[in-house]
Amino acid sequence: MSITKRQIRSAKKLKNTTKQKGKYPILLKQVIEVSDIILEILDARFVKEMQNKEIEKLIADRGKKIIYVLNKSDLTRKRDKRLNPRIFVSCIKNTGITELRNKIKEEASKSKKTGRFNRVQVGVIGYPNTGKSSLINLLIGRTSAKTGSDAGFTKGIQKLKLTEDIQLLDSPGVIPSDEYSMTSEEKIAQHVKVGGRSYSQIKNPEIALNEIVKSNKEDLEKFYKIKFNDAEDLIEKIGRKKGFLKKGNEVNSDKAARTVLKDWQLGNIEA
Ligand SMILES: Nc1nc2c(ncn2[C@@H]2O[C@H](COP(=O)(O)OP(=O)(O)OP(=O)(O)O)[C@@H](O)[C@H]2O)c(=O)[nH]1
Ligand SMILES: [Mg+2]
Repeated sequence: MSITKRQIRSAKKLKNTTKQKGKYPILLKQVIEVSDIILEILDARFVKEMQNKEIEKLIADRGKKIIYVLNKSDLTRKRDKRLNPRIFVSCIKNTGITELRNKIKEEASKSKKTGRFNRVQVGVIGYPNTGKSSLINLLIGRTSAKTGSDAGFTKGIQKLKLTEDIQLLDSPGVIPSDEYSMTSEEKIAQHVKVGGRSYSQIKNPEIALNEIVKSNKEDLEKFYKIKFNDAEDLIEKIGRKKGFLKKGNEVNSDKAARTVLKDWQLGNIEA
């Protein structure tokens, strides 16, 4: 029996998911070791969920400088004020980028390193899909780091020159190890909510949607201009509205749920 393209694709995705347990956390620790300054990129909507406490401790233990970057600030009015120093940015609206670049230069100037053979190393780390690569491209003013809407896009460390004296290191997104799971539906749903796992990669989109409904029901109602009771009701109404029907006039709930998750993950819905 021959292998279909779909099977190859899903095998590749699975491999990528397992890297979350093995290769990526090791790469992440390497980035911390070689960096002088670390930018932790967090989605401004889900700061707490995305903070990697274990890595933050490693950064502190190694005496490295951390700058918290709260990206996707175009998608929320929330402004978490707990972390210092913090800079709010939006790669889509191109806001906060100059402020961040100046902050990096200011911190780098405190280092004794200079010149192309001894550049200050700035590690760019964070949860999958938070916009690390997009941010690097804006900082350097060129599209050099590859970006994509699926979580797990960057697969290795990439070095990019910011100035003669400063080098940025792009890294693969890592889900904090105490949060990561390949089997717990609850954790997977959480990963989908914050964008660490793609809506197209999961088995049970209804469970993931339920997680979003729990916290953001009103945002969904506003976006779809409908009222609903719970995730099941939302799936039913969206399915009928968009005509996602199966035989017997039943709603194709998998498709309806994934459609909502897609809108959510693409940032169409303000939270
Ligand atoms: N709305 C919004 N979307 C953004 C912003 N920054 C990045 N994105 C989108 O988020 C998605 C992920 O961007 P990437 O730059 O590939 O994210 P990453 O952190 O490098 O992802 P991995 O390499 O998978 O860890 C893309 O679809 C971007 O267009 C932002 O400020 N606002
Ligand atoms: Mg990336």
